[in-house]
Amino acid sequence: MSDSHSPTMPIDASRQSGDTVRNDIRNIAIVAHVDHGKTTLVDAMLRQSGAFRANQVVVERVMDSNDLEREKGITILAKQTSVDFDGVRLNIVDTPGHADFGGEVERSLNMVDSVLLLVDAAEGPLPQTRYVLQKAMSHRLPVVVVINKIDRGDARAPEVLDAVYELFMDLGADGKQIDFPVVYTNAKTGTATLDLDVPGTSLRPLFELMVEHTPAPTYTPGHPLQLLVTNLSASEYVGRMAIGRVWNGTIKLGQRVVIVREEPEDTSGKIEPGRTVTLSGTITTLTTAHGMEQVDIPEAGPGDIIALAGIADVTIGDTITDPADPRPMPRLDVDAPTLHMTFGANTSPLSGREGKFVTTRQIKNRLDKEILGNVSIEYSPTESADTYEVRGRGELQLAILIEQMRREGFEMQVSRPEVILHEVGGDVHEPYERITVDIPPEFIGPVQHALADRKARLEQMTTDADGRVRMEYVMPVRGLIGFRGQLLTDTRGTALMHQIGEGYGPWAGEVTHRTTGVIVADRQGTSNAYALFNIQERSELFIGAGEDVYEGMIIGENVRPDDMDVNATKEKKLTNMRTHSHDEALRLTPPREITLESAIEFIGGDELVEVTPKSIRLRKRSLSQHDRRREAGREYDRRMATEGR
Ligand SMILES: Nc1nc2c(ncn2[C@@H]2O[C@H](COP(=O)(O)OP(=O)(O)OP(=O)(O)O)[C@@H](O)[C@H]2O)c(=O)[nH]1
Ligand SMILES: [Mg+2]
Repeated sequence: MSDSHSPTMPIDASRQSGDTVRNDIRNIAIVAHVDHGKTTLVDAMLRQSGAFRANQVVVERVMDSNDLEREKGITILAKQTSVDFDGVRLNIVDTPGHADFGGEVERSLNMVDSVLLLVDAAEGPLPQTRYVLQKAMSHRLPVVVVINKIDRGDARAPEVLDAVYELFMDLGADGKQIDFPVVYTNAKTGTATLDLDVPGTSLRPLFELMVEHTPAPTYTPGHPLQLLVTNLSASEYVGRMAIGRVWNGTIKLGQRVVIVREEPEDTSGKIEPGRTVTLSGTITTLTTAHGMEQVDIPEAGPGDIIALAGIADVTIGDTITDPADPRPMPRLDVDAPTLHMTFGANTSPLSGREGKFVTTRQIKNRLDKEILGNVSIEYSPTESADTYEVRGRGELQLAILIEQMRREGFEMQVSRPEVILHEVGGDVHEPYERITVDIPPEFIGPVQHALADRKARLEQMTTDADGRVRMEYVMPVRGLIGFRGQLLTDTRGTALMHQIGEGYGPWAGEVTHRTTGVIVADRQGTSNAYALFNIQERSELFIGAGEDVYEGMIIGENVRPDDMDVNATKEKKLTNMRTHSHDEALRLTPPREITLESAIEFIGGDELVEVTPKSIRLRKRSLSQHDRRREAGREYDRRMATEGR
C-alpha cells in the first residue's frame, strides 16, 4: 500500500527535494538507549541558547512534560523544540529510549536530516542503541556520535568508542558512515569537548558539529505544498493536531489544504478498503516549538517542523498538500501492534465505590480521546457489550494508558495481555523480542533455566571487565510476559534487562505462564488477621487484614499449582474469656505489593485485574466458586476427550 502513490521523492535523506538550500535551519533527532541522557542534553541546549529567562526556576528534564514521564523518569513521547545558534535555527527532536516506544523514534527520523547518537560513557552501546542506529542508517542520515556522562566514576569512553565503531561495522556501515564525528559530553553540566584531555566549557563544540554535519533542508521553489505528518497530538481546544515537516511550498493560517489517501485494508469495516479518499480542511491553528514554548506563527516554509489543526481525520503518514495540485508523498507505515488485552467496565461487587468514571460509554469515550493523539493504540468492540479490545505495542505502553486512566478517575477491569498472531503461508507466526540480560555470574544457572522454559534462544554471551555476564536471547513475546519480575526475584534485584522488537517468526510452541495457583476469597466481607494468619502458611498473600474482599477475588499466590478457595473473613470464636494478648501475637507477614504492571503480568487467562483510582485487585473472571468448578469440570472432560484416548 505504501508504494501505491506515485512518489515524488523517496523517504530517506535523499528525499531532499530540490536544489534550493535553506541554510538557516537544521533538523536533528537525538536517539539513544533508555537513560543515556537525551532529555538532559536538550535541557542544557535550551539553557545555553537563552530559552530560559534569567533566574527562571526550571525543572530538570523540562521536555519530559507529562506527569507519567516525570514520575517514571523516562521519555514516552517524541517532542520537538528549537534553539538558535549563531543565526541558525536547530530543530531538535527528543525521542524516547525505551523499546516500547521505538515507533516514535522511527517516525521522528522522517522529519530530520541527521541524528545525534548518544552513548553512555560507562554502559556503552545497548540494544536500543543498535536499533536506533540501524534505523538512522536505513534512512541514510548522517550520525554525530555523542559519548555522554564522561563524568561518571566508571566512565570508559575509549572502550565505549571502540564498541560504537564495532556496532557501525556490524550494521554494515560504509566508509563514509563510519567516518562519524565524535564529541564527549557531560549533559548535566552542559559541557562538550572534542578531546577527552581538554575539559569542555560549554556545548559550543556540539552545536558546531550539529550545524556542520546536518545537511540544510533543500526544496524546489514554486513546488506545491507538501507536509508529511509524522506525529499527532491532541489539544483540548482545537482537537487533533498534526505534527510534521514542510518539504515543499508554504503553509499559512487560514489556507485550504487537502489530504489524498488510499484507505488501508483494515478499517474495521467502516470504509471499503483500497478506496481513495480526499479530506479537506482549513488550517485553524499553526504553531512551532521554540525553546520551551509552542508559538503561533502565520506561515511556515520548507524545512520547518510545525503543528497544525484544522483537518479532523488527519493521521500519521498523510501528506497535507495543495487542493489545486495535490502531490502526496509516499505514505509512512506505523508499526503494527503486537499485544492486545481487554478493557471492560468493572463488574466486581466493589465497583463504583472508588472511581468517577465507571460506565462502558465513559471508557469508550476515553479510548476515542486516546486514539485521537496516539497512533500506536487501537481499539475495537468485542462480543461482550461492556468490553473493548485494546491493542498496543508493548506491555509498558498498555500499562501506561491504564495508569493514566486510573489517575483520571476511571474504574475498569483488564485482562492479561496476549500476543497478536499472524498467519503466514498457512503457519501461525508470533512476535519475537531480542533481550539482553546483564547479571552477576552466580545467577547464570537459574536465569538460563528460566529462559529456556520460556522458549528463549541464546544468541551471545560475553563477560564484562567487572565479571558481570551479558547474555543476548531471542524469544517469543509470550515468554517475556511476566519475566522481568521473575528475573529480579531470581537474581535478588541485581539483574539489568533490555529488550527490543525482533519482528514476527514461527510459533515457538507452548510456553507455561505461571506454575502456581492462587488463593481465592470465597465470600464477601472484610479480611481478618486470624483468617489470614492461617492462610499465609500455604501462600504468599497480596492483602493485609481489614481489607474489602469478595467471592472470586484473588488474595494470594498458592505454593501449589491448583487454586484454593478460602474464607478470608473468618473470625476467631470468642469465648467468655477474651484472650487479647493471644490475638496480638498473630504476626502477619507483610503482603506482597501489587502494582499495575506486576498484576497484569501475573494473572492467567481466566483472571482479570480490577483497576480503580485507589486499588489494584486481582480476581477470577467467574466470581462464583460454583461456576468455576463447573467450568473446570468441563475443561477436564474436554481434555480427557481429546487426549485421553
Ligand atoms: N553523571 C551524569 N548523569 C547524567 C548525564 N546526563 C544525564 N544523566 C542522568 O541520567 C539519567 C537519565 O537522563 P535522561 O536525560 O532522562 O535520559 P534519556 O536518554 O532522556 O532517557 P529516556 O528518554 O527515558 O530514554 C538522569 O538521572 C540524568 O540526570 C551526564 O552527563 N552525567
Ligand atoms: Mg528522555
